[in-house]
Amino acid sequence: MTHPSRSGGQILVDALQVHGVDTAFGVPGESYLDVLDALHDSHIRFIINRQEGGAAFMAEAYGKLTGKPGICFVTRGPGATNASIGVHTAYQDSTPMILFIGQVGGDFMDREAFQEIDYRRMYGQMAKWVAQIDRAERIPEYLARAFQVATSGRPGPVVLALPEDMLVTHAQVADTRAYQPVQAAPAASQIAQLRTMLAQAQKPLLLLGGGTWNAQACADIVTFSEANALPVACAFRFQDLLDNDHPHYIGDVGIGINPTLAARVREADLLIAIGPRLGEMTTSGYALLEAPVPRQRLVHFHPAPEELGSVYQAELMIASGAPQACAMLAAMAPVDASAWRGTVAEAKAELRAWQAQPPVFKDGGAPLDLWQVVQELMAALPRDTIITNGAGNYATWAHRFWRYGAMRTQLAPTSGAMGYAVPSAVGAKIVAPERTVVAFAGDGEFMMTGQELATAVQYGAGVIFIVFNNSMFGTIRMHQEREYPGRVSGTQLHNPDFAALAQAYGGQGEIVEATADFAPALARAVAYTAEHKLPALIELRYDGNLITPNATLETIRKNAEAGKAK
Ligand SMILES: Cc1ncc(C[n+]2csc(CCOP(=O)(O)OP(=O)(O)O)c2C)c(N)n1
Ligand SMILES: [Mg+2]
Repeated sequence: MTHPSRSGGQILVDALQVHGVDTAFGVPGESYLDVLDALHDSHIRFIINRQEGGAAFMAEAYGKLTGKPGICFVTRGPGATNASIGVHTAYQDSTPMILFIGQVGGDFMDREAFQEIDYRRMYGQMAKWVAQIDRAERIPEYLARAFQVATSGRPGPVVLALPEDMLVTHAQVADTRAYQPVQAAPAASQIAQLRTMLAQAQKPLLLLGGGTWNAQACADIVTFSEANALPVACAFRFQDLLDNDHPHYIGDVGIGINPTLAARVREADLLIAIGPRLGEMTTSGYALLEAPVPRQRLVHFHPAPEELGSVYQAELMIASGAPQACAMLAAMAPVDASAWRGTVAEAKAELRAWQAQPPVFKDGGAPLDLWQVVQELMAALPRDTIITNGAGNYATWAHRFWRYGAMRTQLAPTSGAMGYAVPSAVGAKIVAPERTVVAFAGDGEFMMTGQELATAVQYGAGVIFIVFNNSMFGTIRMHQEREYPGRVSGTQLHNPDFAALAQAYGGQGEIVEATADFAPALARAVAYTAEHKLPALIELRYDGNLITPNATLETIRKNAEAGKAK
């Protein structure tokens, strides 16, 4: 059978369509003009970003939100280096993503030609697979593999370099089939062993996290936890795997963990971890579980066999995708849970206490009550609202006080990357325009990728931005006061007028400095975004001394000075 002659760029875009791609993000470059040309007549929406860091974060957020690989196109050296933060995030967060990079042509390769980089070396540690496609007729094969690798086992990023001359070469080649993500499933004997361990336990706890989850898996884990009266916690920044209003949800095991929840994890006699990596942030620096042999009996499900036993030697290690694991757990005959039946309500009460108004705000203790801000947001917005954030102390107002709805209501980088809040929110709103999307961003955070506000305006993405402006890189200042009290260095910020900035981009902006002003400002932002399909920003200006819901910089400094004086 003969196939029509197509250019490399056309073969590539056709392959993307075979694999069901509907949206791609990127910044153009002359290195991949033939792909841009093929996109012109395709069904793929190509979202143009203002910086590759924003594009890569949007693609990563697309992967998190849909479970399908987020597609990103960037140009050589400068574009590829800018995009790396999104690839690193996709790697640490186990998010399916494919980054395509325009590459120097084969005629000049390996001369350190203009903007040339060997991406196999550059991205070696950051991607699941990096390759360069040197022959146009092999594009379908490389793409099929890229989609398989990005979505199978532990999902993650794939990087493909596209030499410029290869893209304009014509070839006669067939398209492939669409990819099929592959996941292992538990053996019946492993579930039987887990059941025996559960029947022997007194203080079991379920911990959810990682990639591969879908709505059915989330429903199945509810069935399993209810049937066995199990308390359920979520790993760092995987807080939306169980509706936080569900009676069995007892909190997130992340940075600034509720101390009573930390104690429950430490004192559990059986920990059933479904999907998380049990990384540094989820284990409070490998303290909640000792490495390599935890004190708790541990059952660890993870999609990648090589992850199991890499840090923690679980008693029972099960290579499985989350859906496969949860389906079998939902079908498992329940055990006698009388030993721990009361735990769920106790732990839930502890979570409620942890989420109550912090004492610092009692009786108007601060002009702007950030706790009240979150309460107003929860009262005004739908349960399926998507909340995004990047890195910074401001994120605690979301993680601790927002009650995340069901799956895919949280977009946040477990990689701890600043700059994620804005592009992930814009990407999410473009992909799911019917959903309400709110970005929580610090002043430092916002300025890392705030230029993607232009993308929001260009594509009619009515995101609500809440900017937590304390005029500093607060997280670093907090550590500074702890380690080097009173010696402020490199952490102060002089900021633009964020409200005016939002207006300059073509959106709406307001400044709020007092608690009573927030609810009306929010109502205006909600109305504006709905009516105009444009972004609205609310800048919260508050005293930077209030660095966490529990502590001020002043108390941290005083405690540190007292400690040093000893
Ligand atoms: C890309 C990147 N650069 C630097 C850091 C280190 N870092 C973590 S939090 C933080 C400060 C965040 O400041 P801001 O967004 O204003 O939030 P705040 O802590 O003040 O609430 C910095 C610099 C990081 N995590 N990511
Ligand atoms: Mg700040």
